[in-house]
Amino acid sequence: MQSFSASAINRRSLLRSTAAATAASAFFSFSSKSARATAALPMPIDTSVLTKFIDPLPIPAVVRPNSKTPTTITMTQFQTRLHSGLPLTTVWGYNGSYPGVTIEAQSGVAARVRFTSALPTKHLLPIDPTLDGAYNYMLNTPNPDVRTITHLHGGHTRQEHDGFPEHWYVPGSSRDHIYDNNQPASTLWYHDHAMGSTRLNVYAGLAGFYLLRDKTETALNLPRGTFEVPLAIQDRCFNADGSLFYPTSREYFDGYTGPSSTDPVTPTDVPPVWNPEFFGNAMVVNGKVWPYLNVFKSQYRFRLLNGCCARTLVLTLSNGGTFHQIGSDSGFLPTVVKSTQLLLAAGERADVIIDFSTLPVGTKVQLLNLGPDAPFGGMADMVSADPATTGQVMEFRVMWDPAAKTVKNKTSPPVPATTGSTGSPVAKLKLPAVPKLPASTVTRKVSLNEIGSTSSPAFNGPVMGMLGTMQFDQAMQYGRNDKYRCCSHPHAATGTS
Ligand SMILES: [Cu+2]
Repeated sequence: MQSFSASAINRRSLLRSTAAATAASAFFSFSSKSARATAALPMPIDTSVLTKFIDPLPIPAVVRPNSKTPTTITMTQFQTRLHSGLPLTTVWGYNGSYPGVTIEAQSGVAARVRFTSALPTKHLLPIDPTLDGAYNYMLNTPNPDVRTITHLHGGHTRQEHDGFPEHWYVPGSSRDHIYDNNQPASTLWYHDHAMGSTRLNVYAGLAGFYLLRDKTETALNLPRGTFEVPLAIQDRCFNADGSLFYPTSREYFDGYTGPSSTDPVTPTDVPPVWNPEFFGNAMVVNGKVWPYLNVFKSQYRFRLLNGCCARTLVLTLSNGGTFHQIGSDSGFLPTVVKSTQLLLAAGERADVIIDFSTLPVGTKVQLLNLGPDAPFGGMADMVSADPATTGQVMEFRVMWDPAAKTVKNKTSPPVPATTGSTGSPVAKLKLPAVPKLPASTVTRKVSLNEIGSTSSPAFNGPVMGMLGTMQFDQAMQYGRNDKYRCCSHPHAATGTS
């Protein structure tokens, strides 16, 4: 049931920090058909049986907070249909939306948001009781299963409003955040960030867009309203009853069956439930599995987010079409970058214009993923995602030509009302120069490390991700002799803690 990958091994070999690095590392991908066939563990459904592009793309509602009184955004558990061929799925979301409502804010104007948890006290997904955050060593008691705290990813946020992983709270309570928005227009996103359950909370649905706008953006006359669409791409797995599938034991990852203790007071160094990486076998965009979007014969602006746990996306268009990339994680690029492939690691965003104006009405263009169903190890030796499942993302259908005289009442579906504008042609777009940064004053070396197990000589699988090398000394803080656990929090991928 193990699924090996040269790229995974290369990456791990680079990152491994223990001296006894001998055993090959593995990862488990639910996209692998051979894994499904041989595993004795309960497995997710084979998503290749789901018909693609039969559900329209949802577009989350927009919330515009102000600087005076907090706008409340409530976390709840609810049921939604993620695909016409699936039973209802229980998910979590912000304001009843999966993914969450889109927050829009203006650069230079603070936004006050009150995140309230109305979630149940039982988690949808399997908690690992030995991870940092799951247990209170001062009070000698497990922490509540459902703990949330929201972080604005990419925001310049004061520390007290940043949503530190340890600043979690429980259902029935809330926390106010002030986002100063003292940065240029950019595509940000917010997501849950609770220590020890970030991966579960985000997988359950606690993630949404935060679009920051400014005058520079307005002056560019970009596609907007109907012609500006956020696309949150996430990989998921399902059980036959429609519920979200997520690994319940370490065994899914690399076949490791122990020893691993579930007692947080006497843990082994291999967490019993946590999987270092997860690759789902269905692509979900804005909360629909393989959706479609009807578009006008015109250009569109798409805000792309890779909201997957561990998956790196390499996006392409089935017609060989061009992505005109105008922005990245922190705002506009200095020039429009034209490419036919778009690389997006977990958590990253791309602001792109796709021009459908030269395509005949009736054209269907699929957004495809060439990235691997495995840790990304570079383009050179990449084995692309399963073309029957995770190699496809969604479909654009060119439906309406607003210039055609016959358009009125003769198209099916009928031409919808539109808002906004298609903007200036991308070929004429001149992006603003990026302000020069002052000379650097401090150089810091930061390493991202994957720690191998030391529990048995035969096993050296990854047990922890660390940003830097400083171990959190719980023995000192809690009077507990535990050399393994640390509080380092590799943030970039939401799947790590
Ligand atoms: Cu983040």
